[in-house]
Amino acid sequence: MADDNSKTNLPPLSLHVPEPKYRPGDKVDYSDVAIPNAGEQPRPDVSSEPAIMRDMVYDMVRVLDDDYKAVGPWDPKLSDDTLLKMLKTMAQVRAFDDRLHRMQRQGKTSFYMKCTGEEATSVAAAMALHSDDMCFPSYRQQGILFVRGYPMVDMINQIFSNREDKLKGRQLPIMYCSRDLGFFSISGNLATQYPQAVGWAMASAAKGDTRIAATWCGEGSTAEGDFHSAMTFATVYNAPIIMNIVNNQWAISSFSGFAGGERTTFAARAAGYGIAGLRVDGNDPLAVYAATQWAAERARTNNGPTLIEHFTYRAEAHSTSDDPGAYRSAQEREEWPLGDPITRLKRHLIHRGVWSKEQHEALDKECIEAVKVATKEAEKNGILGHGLHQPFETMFQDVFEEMPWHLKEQSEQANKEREIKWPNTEASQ
Ligand SMILES: Cc1ncc(C[n+]2csc(CCOP(=O)(O)OP(=O)(O)O)c2C)c(N)n1
Ligand SMILES: [Mg+2]
Repeated sequence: MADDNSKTNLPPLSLHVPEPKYRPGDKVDYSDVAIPNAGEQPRPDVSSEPAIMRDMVYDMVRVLDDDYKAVGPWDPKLSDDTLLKMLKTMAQVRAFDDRLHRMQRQGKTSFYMKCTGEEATSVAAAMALHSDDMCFPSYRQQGILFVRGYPMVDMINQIFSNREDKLKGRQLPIMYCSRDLGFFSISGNLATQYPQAVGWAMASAAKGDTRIAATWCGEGSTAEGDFHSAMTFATVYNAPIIMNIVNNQWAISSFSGFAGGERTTFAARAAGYGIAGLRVDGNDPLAVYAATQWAAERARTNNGPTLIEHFTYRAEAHSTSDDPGAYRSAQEREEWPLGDPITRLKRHLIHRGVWSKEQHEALDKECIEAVKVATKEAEKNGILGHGLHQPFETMFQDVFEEMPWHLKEQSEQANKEREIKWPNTEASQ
């Protein structure tokens, strides 16, 4: 048998299993990460064909140079006031994260997720959108709520699942939702927001509306089928949407290589679908703003969707349930070549002569104080695990406009059982 003979001398097939470069204790050297100079990337017209801007998915849009000056065609030329608002919002998000993380450690809630180091990817992006554009975030874009003025007390009420929790204790802490602010309810199931966002954007266009949609997911989530079906619908129907990939290098303990990051950039996914793609320095708030502004204008003028990869770094643990010390080198954060978004914007504003070290120290104190006040206020409404803060039957409500028969039956049965097991308790009201 000729076929069999021809195989005998072949080497056995093998698989490549990605392995991160650095494990705990390893010395980190990022000199192989290509970081182009700020200001050198071309800024194509928003109506450009994706094919002519294909190089941009391998490049990196950067505005702040090594001396913290804003340079090049992507400089959004924002006013001092806008930049100060951006800085203050990012500082507030960081202070909020720090305190709420500690509250979880104190047992006041069950779960928390920080976005430390990634604040620009939500704050600067949300600032470049119209306030009524619809956002479909993942669980690490709390910055959008801060930009849109959602009260910290309401966020903390949700985190504590207490009496004033607008979501009535039915969502995992931090999975916020605000219809009024165009903030779609966060789902723990990765990437489901992508097709939902594209569907919303298509509906907006079908209705002749002018609002666009923006969505965010992590680089790990791009391995989900939902990401790819969303891309297909977006390109087929030229949906008015901005699709953000926050490439923070890690998906819990799996590094970006497991989502394809060893082979190409995440922005390069755009090219395969014929979608405009931008790869951005995600720790440069001006670059994030400029890219979002470009993509928003493109979507709003019926030039179609944009995929933006924000190249950043998850500076802390994935969540309060994670310990990155077990799987990655602590030096990664220190050596990260794109620095920290708050520090970079702070230095830019100092360079402009509108900010100082002392003012920044005062700002940090103010932010810490503001979260403290909000936390105290929210604690008055109860903390997680200390009593049932919502009437029991609310767990069955608000999912369907009209409760279907099977839920009615389950609800009645559950209430009966509670009355038998815990008669006359407040919880069974
Ligand atoms: C469909 C699905 N698969 C797995 C998980 C478990 N999970 C939660 S977060 C996460 C990592 C996601 O990483 P990435 O998309 O990079 O986002 P990041 O947390 O880094 O912001 C995983 C695997 C999940 N929630 N949903
Ligand atoms: Mg990630």
